[in-house]
Amino acid sequence: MQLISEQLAQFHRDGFLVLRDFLDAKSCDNILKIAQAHLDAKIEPIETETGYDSRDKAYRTTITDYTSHAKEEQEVVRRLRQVYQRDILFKAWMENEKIRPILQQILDDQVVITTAHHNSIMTKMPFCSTQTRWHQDRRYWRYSDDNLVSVWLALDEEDSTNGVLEFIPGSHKMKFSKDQFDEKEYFLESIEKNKQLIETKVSTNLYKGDVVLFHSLLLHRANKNSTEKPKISFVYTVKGLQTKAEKGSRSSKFPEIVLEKV
Ligand SMILES: O=C(O)CCC(=O)C(=O)O
Repeated sequence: MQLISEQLAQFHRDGFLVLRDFLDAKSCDNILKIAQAHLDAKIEPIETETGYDSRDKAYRTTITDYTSHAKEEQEVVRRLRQVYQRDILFKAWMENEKIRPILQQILDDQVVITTAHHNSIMTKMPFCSTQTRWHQDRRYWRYSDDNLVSVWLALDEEDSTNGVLEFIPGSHKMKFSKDQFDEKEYFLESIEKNKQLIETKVSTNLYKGDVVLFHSLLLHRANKNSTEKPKISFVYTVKGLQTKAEKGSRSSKFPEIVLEKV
């Protein structure tokens, strides 16, 4: 499957692209079942809700031990990390051959999975999840260039009530100054020039099997989950083969999976 030229142009212009009904419902449900089992048993490495919100920039930039070290039984899981190695079904989705030509087109390069980043089942649990503020994923990643794209798979319905992603179209190409971000490099909502840009935000409801591809520099955020049902999604990141992790950085400390050209 290939993108038509309008879709490719749309990705490059907006920094994201939605592929409707991309993965069949049965495959989504199978992934969901395994994810649910790992979530119920809190199988490490996980990140807890407390950890997700509280970690500082230094931790986020250097962490290589992804275990949560959570001491509390009642800690809520925010994401299962390192999912590529967890289960054959997770690996199979990340190596899916139907999406590969699309990723090749977008990256204009051979596709490489970066197991250092995202590589996660993301959750928003009812009653206790938090919003994710405006940010660019690339801020804590260390690569030779920005040719990295995340692949978000909706395993069920996602909308503004349970925390669907929101994007600022075109922000992956914009130049920002340091003072537009706080100390954790979240995009400040309180300053005038940011407010105007935030008004241009878009989001679209997602349904089981929909995929969103988004650029590593695209500003995005998500609400907390205000419903009574968990929201569970799959996200992983790919890069072009020419894009190199900086030596010694966290980005270089996890295996990269080079996918054959199709
Ligand atoms: O599910 C969310 O809150 C968004 C997650 C996200 O944007 C991220 O972890 O980069």
